[in-house]
Amino acid sequence: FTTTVLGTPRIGPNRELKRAVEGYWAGRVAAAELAETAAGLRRDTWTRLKDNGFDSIPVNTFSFYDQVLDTAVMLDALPARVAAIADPLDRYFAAARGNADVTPLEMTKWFDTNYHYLVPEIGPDTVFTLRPEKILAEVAQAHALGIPARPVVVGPITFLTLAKAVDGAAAPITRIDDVLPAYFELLDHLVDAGVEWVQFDEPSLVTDAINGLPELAEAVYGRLSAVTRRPALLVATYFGDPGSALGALARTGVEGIAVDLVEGDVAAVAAVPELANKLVVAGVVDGRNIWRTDLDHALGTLATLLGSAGSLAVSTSCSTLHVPYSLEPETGLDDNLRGWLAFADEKYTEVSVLAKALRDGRESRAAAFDASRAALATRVTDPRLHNEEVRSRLAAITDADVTRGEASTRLDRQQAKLGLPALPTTTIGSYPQTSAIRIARAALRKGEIDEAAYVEKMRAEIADVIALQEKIGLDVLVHGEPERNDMVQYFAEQLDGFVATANGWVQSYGTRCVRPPILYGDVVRPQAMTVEWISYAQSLTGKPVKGMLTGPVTILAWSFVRNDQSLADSANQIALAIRDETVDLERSGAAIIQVDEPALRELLPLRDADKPAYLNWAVRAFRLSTSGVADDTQIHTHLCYSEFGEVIGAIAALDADVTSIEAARSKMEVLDDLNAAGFANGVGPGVYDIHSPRVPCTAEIAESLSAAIKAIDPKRLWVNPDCGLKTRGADEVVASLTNLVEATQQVRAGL
Ligand code: THG
Ligand code: ZN
Repeated sequence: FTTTVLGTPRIGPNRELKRAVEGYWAGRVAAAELAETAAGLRRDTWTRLKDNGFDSIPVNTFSFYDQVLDTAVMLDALPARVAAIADPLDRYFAAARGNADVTPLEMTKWFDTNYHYLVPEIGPDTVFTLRPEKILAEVAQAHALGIPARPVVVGPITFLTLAKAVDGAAAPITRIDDVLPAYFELLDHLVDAGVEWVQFDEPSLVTDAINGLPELAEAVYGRLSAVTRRPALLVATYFGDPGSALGALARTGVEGIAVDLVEGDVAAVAAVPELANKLVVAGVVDGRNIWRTDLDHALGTLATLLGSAGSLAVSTSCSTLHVPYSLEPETGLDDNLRGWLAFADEKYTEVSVLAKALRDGRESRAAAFDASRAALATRVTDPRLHNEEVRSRLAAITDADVTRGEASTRLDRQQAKLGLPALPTTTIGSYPQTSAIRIARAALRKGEIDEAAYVEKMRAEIADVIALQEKIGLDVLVHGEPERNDMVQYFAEQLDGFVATANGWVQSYGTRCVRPPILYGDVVRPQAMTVEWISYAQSLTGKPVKGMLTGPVTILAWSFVRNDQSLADSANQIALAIRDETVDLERSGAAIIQVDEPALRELLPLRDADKPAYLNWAVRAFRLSTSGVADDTQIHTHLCYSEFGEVIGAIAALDADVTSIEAARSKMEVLDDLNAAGFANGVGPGVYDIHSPRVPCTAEIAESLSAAIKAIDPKRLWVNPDCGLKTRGADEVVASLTNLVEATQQVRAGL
C-alpha cells in the first residue's frame, strides 16, 4: 500500500462517544445504542480515509476507553477481581474505572503525551488466552463496508513493558514466551478473516524502558514472522527514533516497518541496508502536533528513502489520536493562523497529496504545494511570532534571575511574616466545580449573562469556599478556582502567543477530554491574570490565601507547541509571563504563591541520554518563573499524576519553599526519595487520595501523618490532600477536610 495513517481519533467529532459512554454508565443509554454509536463513528472515520484515497486503513483503533486495556482484554489478562464480572461491557468498564466492589487498573501517561492508558497487571498466575472477538468484529464491519482494513494491536513488547507486575510476579517482560502464542493464534484468525496486513504498535522500541530492546525485538519479530500462515506484518515504531532496534527489526521477516520521521532522523533510516526488501511506512506528517506540513520538506524526506526502502508508503508519524478531528469548526481563527494548521482531517489530505506527488511528481499536485508554501511563508513574517522585547529580555537572563536567597533563611523570614502553626493545613487549589459554576460559564458563553454578572457569580463561589475553609479550620486558604475551566487553558486564553480552539477536543483518558491551546507566537502577558480574584479572596479572610498559578512546563506540556523553536525557549517565554504574575500577586499582598508543575515528569524524554538536558531547562524555567519575588514570599509547588523516581532530583532543584506532592497511594515512600535527593525545604505529602470518592477517617489521616513525621522533620511538614478537589463532591470534601484538620490537631498535640 502507499497511503495510510497509523491510527485516528475515536471520541467523535463532537464527542459523540463521550456522551454515549457516559450515558451508558448513567443508565440512560442501552448497550445496543452504545454499540450503534460506536459503529457509526468507525464507519465515518474509515469512509473519510477511503475518500482521501487511503489504500490501507487502520481498524481496531477504536476503543470504548483505551487501546492498552483492549489488548489486555484480547489476551484475557484482566486481574481476577474484575475477570469475575459476567457481562463483558460491565467487566471492561469496571477494569477501566472501578465500581462499588472493585478498584480499577492504575492509569498512567502514554509515553510523553497527555493521553493516559490503563496499566495491565501481570500476576504470577496470569494466563494469556486469545480473545479475538473485538478485533474480528471490527474487521468484519470494515470488510462489509469495502474498507481495506489493517487491524492494529499493541505489540507484545510494548504491552509487557507497559504492564506492571503484581503479587510478587517477575517483571512482565519475562512472560514474553507465554504471551506470543496468543499473538500467533491471532495471526491465524486474521488470515481466516481475509486480512492482508496487520499492524503491531511498538512505541516502546523508541525508549530505553528495559535493557536489550533491539535484541528482544529481533527475537520476537523473528518468531512472529516465522509463523507460516499469517498476514503481512507491519511493526509501527513512533514518538522517536528506534535506533538500533530498526536494523534489528529489518533483519527479521516482517514485511513492513513504520518510522516516525518527524521525531526521528531520516538519514538513520536510509542507512539501514536491510530495509531494501521492506515496506517503509514513512511518518512524514506530524500525527501529534497541529502544524500544517511543509510539503516540499516532506517530499524531500520521502525522496531520501527512495533508494533504500524496498517500497514506500506515506503516513502520519503516529496515530492522530492526539490531535482534534477537523479545522472546520474553527471559524474564529484569523487567516494566517488557520493557514498554519492541520488537524486530523487536514493531515489525511496532506498524506494523500504526498503519496500522489511521490507517484506522479510534485507538478501533478502543484496547487497543493503552492498553497502549503504560501501559508507557511506567512509564519516567517507574522510579527506575532517574533517579539523583540520578550526575546531581548530572555537573552539577558542570568543565573541571578533563577536564584533566590538561601532556603533556610527564606523559611525563617516567611515564618516570621506568616506565623503559621506547626503542621500547617492547606488544600491544593481547586474546590468542586459545582453545577452553578458550570451553568454560569455556559450562560456567559451563550451570551445569556454579561461579564459583570459572571464575575458576581464567581465571587459568590469564592466567598462560599473561603467561608467553608474558615469553618473547617484550615490554616492556609485558597480561592477554589471557580473561574478556571482548565488550569492550562485558563492561562493560555489570557496570554498573547496562544490561541484556544472552539472544538479542538482530544481524548485525555476514557471519556475525559481536553482542548489543548495552541502556542504559535511569542508569549506576552498583556495584563495581570489572577490578581483580582486572589485579592478578592484575601479581602474576605485574615488567614493567608495562596496565589495560584500553573508553571511553565505544565502549560507547555498541555498545549500544542511551536515547532519553529526549542521547547526550552518556549518554556522560558511562558516562565517570564508567570514571573510577572507572581510579582503582581506579591505586590497586591499575596504572601504565598503556588506554581503547579504536575506535568514535570510528562515531558521527560524517552531516551536516557536526553533526560539530563530536559531536566536542566525545565528546572531553570520553573525557577525563572518563581525567583522574581522577595525571600519572605513563600513559593509553593504541586506535583502529581506520576511516578517521581526519575525526576526526584529535579523536584529538589526546583527549590520551592513548599512542595505538595501525591503520596497517599505510595504510602509516603516519596518522602524517603526526597530525603535521599537532599531536599530540605517544606513538603506536603498528600495525606489522602482524592481520586477516590471514599472519605478517609481521622485515624487513617493521623496514621499517614505519623508516617510522614518519621521520615521528615515536623518543622518542614505541611498537611494537605493529594491533589485538587475539583472532581469531588461537595459533601465528600467537607467530611474529608474536617477529618484532615482533626487528625492534624491530634498529631500536633503529640509533638
Ligand atoms: N488539564 C489538562 N491536562 C490534564 C489535566 C488537566 N492532563 C492530566 C490530567 N489533568 C487529566 N485529567 C483530566 C481530568 C478531567 C478532565 C480532563 C482531564 C475533564 N474534562 C472535561 C470533560 O472531558 O468532560 C472537559 C473539561 C472542560 O470543559 O474544559 O473533566 O487538568 N489540560
Ligand atoms: Zn494534583
